[in-house]
Amino acid sequence: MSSVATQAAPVAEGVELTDGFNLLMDALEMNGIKNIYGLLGIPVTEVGRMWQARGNNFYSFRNEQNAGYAASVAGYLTKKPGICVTVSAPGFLNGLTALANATTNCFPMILISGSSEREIVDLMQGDYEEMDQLNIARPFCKASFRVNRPEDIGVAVIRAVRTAVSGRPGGVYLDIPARLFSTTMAALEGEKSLWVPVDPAPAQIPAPSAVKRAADLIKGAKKPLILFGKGAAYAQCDADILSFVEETGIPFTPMSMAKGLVSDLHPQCAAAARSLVLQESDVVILVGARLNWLLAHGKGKTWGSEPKKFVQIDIQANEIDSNVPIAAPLVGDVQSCINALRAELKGFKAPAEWLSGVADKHSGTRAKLAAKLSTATPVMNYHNSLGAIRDVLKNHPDTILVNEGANALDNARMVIDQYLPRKRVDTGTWGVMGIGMGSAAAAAVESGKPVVAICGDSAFGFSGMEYETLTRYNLPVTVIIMNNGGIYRGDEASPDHQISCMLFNPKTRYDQFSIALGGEGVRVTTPEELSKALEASIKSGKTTIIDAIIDPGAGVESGRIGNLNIVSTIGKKKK
Ligand code: FYN
Ligand code: ADP
Ligand code: MG
Repeated sequence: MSSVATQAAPVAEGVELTDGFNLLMDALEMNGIKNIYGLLGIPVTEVGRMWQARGNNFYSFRNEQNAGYAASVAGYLTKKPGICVTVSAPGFLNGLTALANATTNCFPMILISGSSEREIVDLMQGDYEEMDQLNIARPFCKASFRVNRPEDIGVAVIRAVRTAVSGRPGGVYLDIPARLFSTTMAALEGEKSLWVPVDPAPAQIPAPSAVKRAADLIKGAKKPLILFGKGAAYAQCDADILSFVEETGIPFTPMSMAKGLVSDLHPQCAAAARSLVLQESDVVILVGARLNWLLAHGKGKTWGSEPKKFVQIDIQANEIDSNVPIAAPLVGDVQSCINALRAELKGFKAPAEWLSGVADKHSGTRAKLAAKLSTATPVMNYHNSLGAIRDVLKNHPDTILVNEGANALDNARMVIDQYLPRKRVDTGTWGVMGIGMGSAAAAAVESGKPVVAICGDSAFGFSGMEYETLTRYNLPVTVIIMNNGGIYRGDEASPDHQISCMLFNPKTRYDQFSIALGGEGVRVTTPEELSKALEASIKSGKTTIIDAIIDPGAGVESGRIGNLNIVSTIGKKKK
C-alpha cells in the first residue's frame, strides 16, 4: 500500500486542491449521510478523524461485523443506506458477513473498504493486506464497485446509494484503493464531479391489469389472510397499510420484524392463530414477505390441505413463483400496490364469520399464554421472565426491541407485543446470532429512543465486547441477558474429561462484566426484580446489563425450529 500522496492531473500553481478523502465525504454528505459505523486503521484512519472534524458522527466498533450490522439496521430504519467503513482484507472480510446479511434481509447498506493497489493485487505481488476485495464481495451484495480516479468518487457514491436503496434494498460494496484517498485534484473540478441523485428509490407502480387480477381474487375469497413481512415495515407507508387492513376487514399475521406494523392488539391481528390461518385461509396476500424457509416455502403441513391461492406484493419481480405458483403477482413497491388495491377493493369486506373465528382462536391462545406468563416458578423460566418484560414495555411503546437467541428469540417474539412499526429488530431472514449489539447501537443512534435488547446468553457472546461500544457512546440500551448457562439449555451432562460443548462457565457474571466496561449492571432472579431493574434502566437512560437467571432446564434445543436439527442414527461411537 503506498502512502505517498499523488496528483490526478497537473494543476497550476496556487489552485485550490481537494483529495479523495474530502471528495468521499462531500459525496456522502450530499447524499444525506451523517453517521458512519466502522473500525479504523490502515488506510482509512483519517476518514474517521476528518468525518468527525466536519461535525459528523463516526461510531467506532470493536469488530467490523457488528459495525456492519449497525450500518444495515440504520439503513432498515431510515431508508438511507447505512455506511460501514473498514480497513482492507481482514477488516473487509469481517464486514462481509454483515454485508451479506444486509443483502439477504433487504437492508440498504454500503460497505466501504480501503484496499491494495490493483497493479499489485492483479500480479499477486504480496501487498500489505493484499486481497481482491472487489471480486470477493461480488456474490454477497447487489453490486461491487471500485473507484480508480478521484473525479469518479462522486459518481461511485451515487451509484452505490442508488443501488442500495432502489428496488429490493440491499448491500453494496465500494472499494477504494489506499492511494486514492490522498490523491489530489483541483477543488473546482472536484466539485463539478459531485451531484445529488434525483429520487434514488423511485416508486414502482404495479400494472393496472395485475391490480385488477389480484382484487378479483380477493373479492372471491371466503377466508382471506394478509401476511406482512419486513418489506412492508421497511416501506414506511404505515397509514396506508392500516387503512388497507381496516377497509377490507381481512385478518393479518406479521412476520417477526413486521410485528407492530399494525398493533399486536388490533382486533384483526391473527398472530396467535398463526397455524389456523395459514392452514385454513383460501387466499393469502403476501405483503413484502418471501415464501422462504420461515414460511415453509409455501407448502407442506404448515399450509394445510385447503387449496391456496397467493397474491404476492413484492418489488422484486423474480421473487414471484420462487417456491409455489403465485396466482396474482403484484410487482411494485408496497405503498403503490396497497393503494392501488385499496382503490379496486372499495366496498369489499372479508366474511365476518371468518374474522370472528380467527379472533376467537387468537384471543383464546393469548389467554392461555397469559396464564403461563404470571405463573411463579422456583427459578425464572422464559414465560414469567418475558411476561415481566412485556408488562414493563407496554408502558414504553416507542422503545425499540432488539432480539436474538433461540429460546430467547422464539419466546420473546411470541410474548412481547409490538404496538408501533419498526420497533422490533431481530435475527432476520438468516437467523444470525451476534446481531444484538450492533443493531442496538444503530437503533439507539438513529431513533434517539430507548432500546431493550433481549439476548440469549449464547447470542450475546457473539458480540459481547461491543457492549463497550454502547457504554462509550452512553447509548440508552438495556441488554437483558437470558442467562440459562448454555446454548439452548444449561443442564446438559458433561463427559468425564471436559465441560459439555453446550455449556458456559456457571461463574459468569454479566452484570459485573457491564460494570467493568463502564455500564450499569444488575443480576435478577425473579420476575419482580426483573421488572424493577428494567423500569429503572429505561428511566435512567444508562447503558445497562440485566443478568437474568433463567432455569437451565427451561429451554428446548433450537427453540421453535428444532425440526431443523440433524441427529446421527448411528449414535455416539466409543473410541
Ligand atoms: C404467536 N403465538 C402466540 C402469540 N403470538 N400465542 C399466544 N400469544 C401470542 N401473542 C403462537 C402462534 O399462534 C403459534 O402457535 C406459536 O405461538 C408460534 O408463533 P410464531 O412464533 O409466530 O410462529 P412459528 O410457528 O414459530 O413460526 C415459524 C418460524 C418462527 C420459523 C417463522 O419459528 C421463526 O421466525 N423462527 C426464527 C428462528 C431463528 O431464526 N432462530 C435463530 C437461530 S436459532 P400455533 O398457531 O399454535 O402454531 C439457532 O438454533
Ligand atoms: P420477512 O422475513 O419479514 O417475511 P422477507 O425479508 O422475507 O420478509 O421479505 C421481504 C420482501 O420485501 C423481499 O422480497 C423484498 O424484495 C420486499 N421488499 C422490500 N422493500 C419493499 C418495498 N418497499 N416494496 C415492496 N417490496 C419490498
Ligand atoms: Mg442460552
